[in-house]
Order: sequence, then structure tokens, then C-alpha cells
Amino acid sequence: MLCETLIVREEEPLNVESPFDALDGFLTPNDLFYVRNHFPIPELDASGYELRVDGAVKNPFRIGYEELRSMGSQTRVVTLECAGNSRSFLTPRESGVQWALGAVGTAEWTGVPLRELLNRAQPMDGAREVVLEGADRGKPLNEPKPGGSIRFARSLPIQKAMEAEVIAAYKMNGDELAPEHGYPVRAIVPGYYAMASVKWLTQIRVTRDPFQGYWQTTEYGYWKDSEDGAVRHPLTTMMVKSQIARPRNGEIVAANSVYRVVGAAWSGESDVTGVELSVDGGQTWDTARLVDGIERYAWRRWECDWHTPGKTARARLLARAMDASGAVQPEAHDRNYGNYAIHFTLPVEVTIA
Ligand SMILES: Nc1nc2c(c(=O)[nH]1)N[C@H]1C(S)=C(S)[C@@H](COP(=O)(O)O)O[C@H]1N2
Ligand SMILES: [Mo]
Repeated sequence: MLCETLIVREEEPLNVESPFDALDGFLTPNDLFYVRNHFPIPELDASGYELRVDGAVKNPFRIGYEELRSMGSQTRVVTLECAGNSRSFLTPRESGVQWALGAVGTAEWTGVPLRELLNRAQPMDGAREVVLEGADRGKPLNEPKPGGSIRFARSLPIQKAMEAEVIAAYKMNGDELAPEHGYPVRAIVPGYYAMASVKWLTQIRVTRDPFQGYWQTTEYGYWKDSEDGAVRHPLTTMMVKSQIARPRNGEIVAANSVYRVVGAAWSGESDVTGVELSVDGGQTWDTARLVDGIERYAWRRWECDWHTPGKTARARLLARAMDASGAVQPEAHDRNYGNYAIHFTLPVEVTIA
């Protein structure tokens, strides 16, 4: 029996992960979709909801829930992965919520393209970024941090914010958003790690200067080598990655049988073109069959039949994905990314009996 309930990693703020070993359909059901919060869930209701669009714009305005819902909408399937997903696979252990494989999920999101709102506001010349701010607030954990309480906020380059697929979403798999997923309105930023998909979206601010907020600098950043040494950048695009859903780590697999290994693979700004599976710890690789077609910004499930050996043994399974840009999943974690973007080939150890 597969355990089909969310796994609690933290009660307050609420952080729960999806049982990835229960991977079934292309879409993750809403009640099995992971939740990643930094602060308590704010209590918002649609009737009092207001989204402010301002900053370096000619026409700042406010819009309510009903008006937003009366605008032209778009529906798109998007995979969200938390930048800290799979953190529990890191050795030595890194700080932060110890996610296993379940801080990722795929849903069909409906909302208003952000660019419709931005075009109405008319960004001024020199506008460079768009800061998305949520209604939740609290004191962040890690240094360097501000003295008091802050809201959750992240910025996008204005070019990304103007792309057709970035939306202010009010539906998830056809239902209104649940409070923990950002009710009544959240951003969905396809291709980016999910910290960019700001929940409880109440403010969109256009800026001329790069945003330097806590979630853009202290958290959700990485180091990149340059002529000037290592330079800090905000995390953006999800890296190419595949995960094995079944078998689970520690599972006992029947000897001399055919076991169907299944999983999913995704890549932020590119399409997954192949997945390979190794059942001998990375010495040899087999091509897996991709179950889902290519849908921009959504994962592709894959499967591969494994003829298990006839005698008792242990096996180490690895899956690696590649994408249309030529990127291949690496064997080791890049320490420049600290406790984020953990996309190396994650081992699953099983016993054959
Ligand atoms: N306002 C707000 N938006 C937020 C967050 C948050 O704490 N507050 N967490 C972010 C992070 S880190 C992730 S991974 C996704 C998780 O979205 P979900 O909880 O709907 O799965 O929301 C993002 N948006
Ligand atoms: Mo996240």
C-alpha cells in the first residue's frame, strides 16, 4: 500500500511534502500538492482583496478580485519545484527544511497574464524588474536579516514578467486556490524555482533598480564564478532533474521479476528529451520510456522495466535526465548553490529478495 497523504516537515509555519512514491497521474491532486511557507498563512477573503500595481509606472492602479476574474484568462500546466527540494540527500547535511523528493508537483493553473496588468500600468522607460509581494509577514531566520518583520517578496526581470505564460492565478486544477496555496491570488512563474511564484499576491511594484530584498539575496541565491571571483545571483531557472518515484528508498523488490521503475523529469527553460536509468550504481544506463509528451513548463513522467536478478542482493538505482539545451543531470551537487538547486542524480537503494 502506498501512503497517500502529505508528509509534515514543519507545523508552524506549515511545510508539508507530497508522497512522491504515490506519483500517479500527470497532474498532482490539490490535496497531495506540497506546501512551502515561510510565515503563517494570512487570512484573506475575496471580497476585501485588492492587488496594487505601482512603482515606476505611468498609471498605478488597484484591482479587486471580481474585476481580475473578469479579465481574459489563461490556463496552463506548470510544474513547481521548491529550490530546496531533495535537501535531505545532501551530505554533509545542510540547514533548512529537510525535504525528500516531494517538494515538487504539477498542476493546471488559471489566471490573468501578468503582462496585461503591467501594460495597463504602463512601465516607465528604464523599468528593469517587477517585485511581487505577498500578504504574509514575519521575522526571517537567517543572517544577514532585517531587524523587524517583513513580507515575502521576490522580483523578476521585467522581460520574464512580460512573457505570456507568467500569470496571476486564481485557480488550481479547476478549483479556487486553497488558503495554503495562496488564496485568493498567487503568481505562477513557469520555469523558475517556485520561490518566484509568490502566494497571496497583493502588490506588484515595477522598479528601476535590482531588488535587494531578503528572499532575493540572503535566501534563494547562489554563487557564480566570474572574473571578479564568486558573485552572488538570485536563483531563477529550475535545473534539469529526474526523480525515481518507485521503488522507494529501502524497498524490498522481488528477485527474478520485472519491476516497473517509474518517475518524472523536468527542466526549467527547456524540454526534457531523455531519461536514463541505472540499476548498478551508475556503471551502465538504459533508456527509459517517456510517458508524457512535451508540454512546455510541465514535467514528463517516465518508466523503465527492470529485470531483477535471481539472487538476494542490494541495488543502487539512479536516473538521469537530459534536455533540449544539451544539459545533463550531474552526478554531484554544485556547492556554489549551497542548500538549493539539488538536482544531482539521487540514489535509491533497494534490497532484492
Ligand atoms: N507569499 C509567499 N509566497 C510564497 C512562499 C511564501 O512563503 N510566501 N513560498 C514560496 C516557495 S519557497 C515555494 S517553493 C512555493 C510553494 O508553493 P505551494 O506552497 O503552493 O506549493 O511558494 C512560494 N511563494
Ligand atoms: Mo521553495
